[in-house]
Amino acid sequence: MTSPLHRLYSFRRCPYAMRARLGILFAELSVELREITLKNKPEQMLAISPKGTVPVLQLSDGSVIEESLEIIVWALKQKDPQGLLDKSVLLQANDLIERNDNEFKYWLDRYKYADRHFEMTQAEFRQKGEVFLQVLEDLLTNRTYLLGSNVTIADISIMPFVRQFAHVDRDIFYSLPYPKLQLWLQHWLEHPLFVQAMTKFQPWQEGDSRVVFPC
Ligand SMILES: N[C@@H](CCC(=O)N[C@@H](CS)C(=O)NCC(=O)O)C(=O)O
Repeated sequence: MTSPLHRLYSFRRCPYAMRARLGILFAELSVELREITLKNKPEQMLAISPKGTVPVLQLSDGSVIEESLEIIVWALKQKDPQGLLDKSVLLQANDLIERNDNEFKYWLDRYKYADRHFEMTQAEFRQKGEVFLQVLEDLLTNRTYLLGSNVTIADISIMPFVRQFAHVDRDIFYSLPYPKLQLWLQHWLEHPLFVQAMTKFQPWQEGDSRVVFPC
């Protein structure tokens, strides 16, 4: 008989879901993974989390965590071998993540889908997003990670969003004056745990055999 695992509903194209997968990997946990599509959310997910966003983590005791950041913190509280929850930087990490999730994500969506938003040009949306890129660039002066020489929750929470911003137009992104940030992103794109987080899975359907993540 297979033992019960915590179950993660996830969507590869969602930066919130990718940060949750990164949290699971840094915590060296295994979960049952149910990949979804936003157009066809499984009723089992909506039954436990009616707000209908991914990621959602259903713990084996039945309780549900339906915010990406809470999933990461929960996972790292189980095990945090690399010290991502370093107390000395937690306040600063929270501020930075909040700015990412509120301000930067707003401009990222408009930059990415400029054809649906007519208040500004795509270049103007990009420049609005660049205000946050400059903050990150300044933080990376003389250090490898956003808040010091060690990876913290801020890096893994923000990285998937900077990746999406860069991938709207890679040529433009790599021509912008953010050399430290470009190196930081490149480091993350090649990081074994990020590569693992980006593993592709087929959308889950009732009756499928259990998919364990990481594989
Ligand atoms: N605050 C949530 C945001 C999650 C979120 O907005 N996820 C998007 C996908 S990237 C979603 O599921 N949207 C629902 C939809 O588009 O139907 C979190 O951090 O988990």
